[in-house]
Amino acid sequence: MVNVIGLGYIGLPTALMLASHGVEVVGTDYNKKLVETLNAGHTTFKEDGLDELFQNALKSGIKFTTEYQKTDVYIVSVPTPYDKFSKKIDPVYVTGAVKDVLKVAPEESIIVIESTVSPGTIEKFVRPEIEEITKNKKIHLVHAPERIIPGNMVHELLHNNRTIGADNKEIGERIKKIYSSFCQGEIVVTDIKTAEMTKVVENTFRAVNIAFANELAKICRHENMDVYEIIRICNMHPRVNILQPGPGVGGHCISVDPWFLVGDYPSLAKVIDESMKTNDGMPDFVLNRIYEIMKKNNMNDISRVGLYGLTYKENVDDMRESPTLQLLESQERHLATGLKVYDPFIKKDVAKNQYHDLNQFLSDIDFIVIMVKHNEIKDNMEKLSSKIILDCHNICKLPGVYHL
Ligand code: SAJ
Repeated sequence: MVNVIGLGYIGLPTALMLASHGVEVVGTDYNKKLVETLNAGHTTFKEDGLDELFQNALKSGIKFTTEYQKTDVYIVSVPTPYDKFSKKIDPVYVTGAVKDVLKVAPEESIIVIESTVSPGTIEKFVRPEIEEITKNKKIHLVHAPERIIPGNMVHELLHNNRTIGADNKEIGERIKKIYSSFCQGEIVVTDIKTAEMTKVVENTFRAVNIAFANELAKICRHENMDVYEIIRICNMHPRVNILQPGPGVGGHCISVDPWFLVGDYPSLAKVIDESMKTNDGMPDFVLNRIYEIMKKNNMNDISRVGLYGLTYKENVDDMRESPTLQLLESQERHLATGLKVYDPFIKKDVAKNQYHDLNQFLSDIDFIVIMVKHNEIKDNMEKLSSKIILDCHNICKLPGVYHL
């Protein structure tokens, strides 16, 4: 039996996927409410194909509980934040979950850490817990970092290649067999530190490349040139593949993981450091664009300006590190208020002046800032024809639209 610890964005789909492919699974989370929701037959977030997977897993007998199980394999999937000042990883959730597991884990059991951790974290923070708590008991550690992208998680869980880092080949192969129950991609077995590094490097690669696109957007703004046209033409070169600029980088991965490298290697990770600062500066850049465009249009009532989208990217309901929330925070830091906001995926009130109906939102504003390219706004573009528009994603073809 596999006990999956942490039933969030990664743990839940992983548990469901294993159960749907014939593995006996118990999912454990210390959040009682979350476990109650799952036991009542509801998923806790929206994702293509997740509800169907949930039903299959229920049929296969998956169980959800707050209790840690006595079993031979644990998969830990809990958050790994970073310390905002030192930029170093804060492994408190991982070590906390491992400590709880160790209370019940039998000799020779395997603890698989799926959470993203900086290189050396398992050796520095997790293994010492095992040695201290279990004394002479042999417990194996494995790192199997996840790679799935919110918005396409179920498909990517099935098809992505993955990495397993283990102390020895035999343990690595045992865990590979479990993941092979559903994973159709290639599974590479390596050592733990290499697996830790690859995961952080993958997300850093994307962060640096997004920062490059964002920097180009700023240069092109200065020159009054069309960054999208420039990127489109450059990408016709066989060895150039530039990503898209945007209003900032959110989510719990690309906006977080590269900081681990900056925190651990401050004098070496220079490009990464500058890239992260560039991305983190984008919400302020958008705020400044709003100010410029208002001035150009002789507009001075901020309450007639609305931000479309609160989530960190399109068609998900995840708001972690969202550029819109960063922009609103920046507005408050400048002692200003008034920007309106709306997102079809966010039903709860999370911001001041938040709307829950697109038409109502549009009728109360003259200037819309497209922060997130949800399908909803793409399908309703004609409703923006009389508005001033700042399109941060180049999705609007209406005349007179402003860009980053
Ligand atoms: N973004 C841009 N321009 C782009 C692409 C993305 O500004 O060209 C922005 C998005 O709007 C968003 C942020 O970057 O705010 C991150 O979005 P994303 O779709 O690039 O990635 P995530 O954070 O949802 O998922 C990433 C993925 N990592 C890589 O692609 C290398 C995913 O495979 C990982 O599993 C995930 O991080 C994770 O959990 O680590």
